[in-house]
Amino acid sequence: MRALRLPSWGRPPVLTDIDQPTPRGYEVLLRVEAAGLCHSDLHVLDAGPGDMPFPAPFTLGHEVAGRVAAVGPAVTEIAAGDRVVVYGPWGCGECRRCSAGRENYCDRRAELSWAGMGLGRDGGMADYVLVPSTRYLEPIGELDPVQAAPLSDAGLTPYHAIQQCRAALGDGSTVAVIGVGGLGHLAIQILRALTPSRVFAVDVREEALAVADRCGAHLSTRASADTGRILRTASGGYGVDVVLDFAGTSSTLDLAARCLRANGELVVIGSGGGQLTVRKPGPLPQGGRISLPFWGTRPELAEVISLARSGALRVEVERFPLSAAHEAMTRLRAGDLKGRAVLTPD
Ligand code: FEH
Ligand code: ZN
Ligand code: ZN
Repeated sequence: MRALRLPSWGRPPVLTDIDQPTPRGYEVLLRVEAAGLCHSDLHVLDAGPGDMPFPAPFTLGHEVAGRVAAVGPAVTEIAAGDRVVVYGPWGCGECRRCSAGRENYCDRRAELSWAGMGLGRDGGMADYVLVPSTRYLEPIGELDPVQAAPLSDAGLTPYHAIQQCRAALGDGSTVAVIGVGGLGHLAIQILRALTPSRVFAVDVREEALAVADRCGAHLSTRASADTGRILRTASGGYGVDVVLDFAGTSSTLDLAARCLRANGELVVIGSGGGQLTVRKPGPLPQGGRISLPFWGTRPELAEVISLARSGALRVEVERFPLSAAHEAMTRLRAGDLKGRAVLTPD
């Protein structure tokens, strides 16, 4: 089978032939139908030895949908041909967090030699992927796998972030979505589907603001020196109740601090490596709260798929054959993708 593998740290990924695994015990072999490309994949490719808490080589791809091709002898609850999406943040499977379906926050992460599927363990930018357990598989019914794959990360991550601050997203609230890319455009749709909050979208690219409008943003504004004032004015002069920062750069964190309402929530999702001084007094408003959510829980993946199957979520996708993965990565790095890049085995 073909697989896009990171051969060693600091080396470019290689599309190569490897043995197709045979599922044992509770394992399930999936025929991959779609694998989304994430900014974190670029962070993995840019990492040097020791930068990531897991070894290379491995196959990339942590946002995967496909059909069951074969199951291990202990598997009874799923069968060949079933179409599924994969929950990617595989933990130890035994600690209190993993037992509660919150493997994204596994208590034993530091002991593991992986961060998830395609992150130290072989992922789904390949013809097949071996999944350790059926607990990681969510049926997608009639959903197109090219739509379903991004929902396992680009959808699940904002969903989890929004669920963690639902109390601040009630009647009369306002929320700023900074960065309308693969995650941000789904955040807008999730906010509109689940909350009464007024949604303000911010991005540097005009085409991203057009996507924000299509996704239901009440206001979309191009990032400038004036954005803080615009958002504060749009929120009645008080500031926004919640900022979802999908960039996480110093400039977006600075903007967030400037437009956040007193007792507001700053949610940093993007791994832009930006810095913000947390000091009293300092740039954040009184009562301000900061969170750094990571990916999402297994029950939340089922909720995201259910939301998509209800018609409430539509992923903006650019499709690439697996053999064109390098082109997709170049386009992602250049910031000129519209929505999420999804690779399909060719
Ligand atoms: C994965 C691994 C490490 C950091 C961030 C991520 C996200 O892409 C998961 O949503
Ligand atoms: Zn990701
Ligand atoms: Zn665990």
